[in-house]
Amino acid sequence: MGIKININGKYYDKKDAKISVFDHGLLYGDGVFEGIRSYSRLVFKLKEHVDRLYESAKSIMLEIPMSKQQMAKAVISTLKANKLKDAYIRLVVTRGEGDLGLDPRKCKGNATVIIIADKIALYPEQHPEQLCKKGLEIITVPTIRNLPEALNPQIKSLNYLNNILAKIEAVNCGFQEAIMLDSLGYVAECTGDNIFIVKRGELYTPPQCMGTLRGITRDTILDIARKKRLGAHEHVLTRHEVYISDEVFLTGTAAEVIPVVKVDGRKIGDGKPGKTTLMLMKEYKKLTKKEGVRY
Ligand code: PXG
Repeated sequence: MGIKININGKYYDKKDAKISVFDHGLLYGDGVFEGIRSYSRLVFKLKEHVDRLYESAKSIMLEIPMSKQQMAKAVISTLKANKLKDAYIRLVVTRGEGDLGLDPRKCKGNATVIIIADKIALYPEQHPEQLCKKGLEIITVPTIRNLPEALNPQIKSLNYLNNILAKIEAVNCGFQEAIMLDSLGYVAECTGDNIFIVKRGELYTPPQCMGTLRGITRDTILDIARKKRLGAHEHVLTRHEVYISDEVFLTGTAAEVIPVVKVDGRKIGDGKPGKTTLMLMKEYKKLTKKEGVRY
């Protein structure tokens, strides 16, 4: 049996799950999304993801035709319908069907709400366990992160070309992930993950004010670190500080916590995943096993 996709509250087989070519989500990337994970029938940080979805929608004046509670329930129903224990959930809300003009007022019907629940596929080139053991090699790419004054990175919009261009640059050079800088040249984040460094046992991650999404995994790691009484700072970072750090790791819903062992050809620490990173990976895993909304 294939997966069932929820579109506006109705379930469709994968091959029949289709939306209009006039949907402004397709025509203009006019819409918002979230990526959520569930672990052993526990949806991790569901409230935080739903809240962020509604914040993104509010910012682009997109009215989601259901309450947050209904959205959370719809996520749970979709997981149950697909009988998935461990899943990756993609929530997508588009402006809906309009005409060929930009004007969102032409999308007269409701927004389109899509919920896909599937198995997780991450950095398919490498086995996840191997990735965590060996760590990732990444590079800085020329494409800078969107200016917050132009398209604020806090909005998880359907227009991800900024990140996709950076990803293409990384892949062209033979790397799986890229560091994106902000317009001032400070480290912003990676294409779909936040970045942390560890220096003398303390954590540093860029603040959300420039080109950095306030990642939910990022916040979770900051929480864990503070509970462990590690120094954890939101601070601007230069590439130099990344190069001379003891450890580097990335965080994201899909990736969880991934060690980085080389940046722009510079070996980080001793070139192996660091002990703070390994501890945080373990603590994060523990949390995903005990926290969340059960279904
Ligand atoms: N930065 C960006 C630009 C992101 O898109 C994160 C950081 C991490 O945020 P969370 O809240 O997940 O800790 C993201 C979100 C995917 C995929 O399929 C993942 C994201 C975005 C798009 C696709 O792996 N991550």
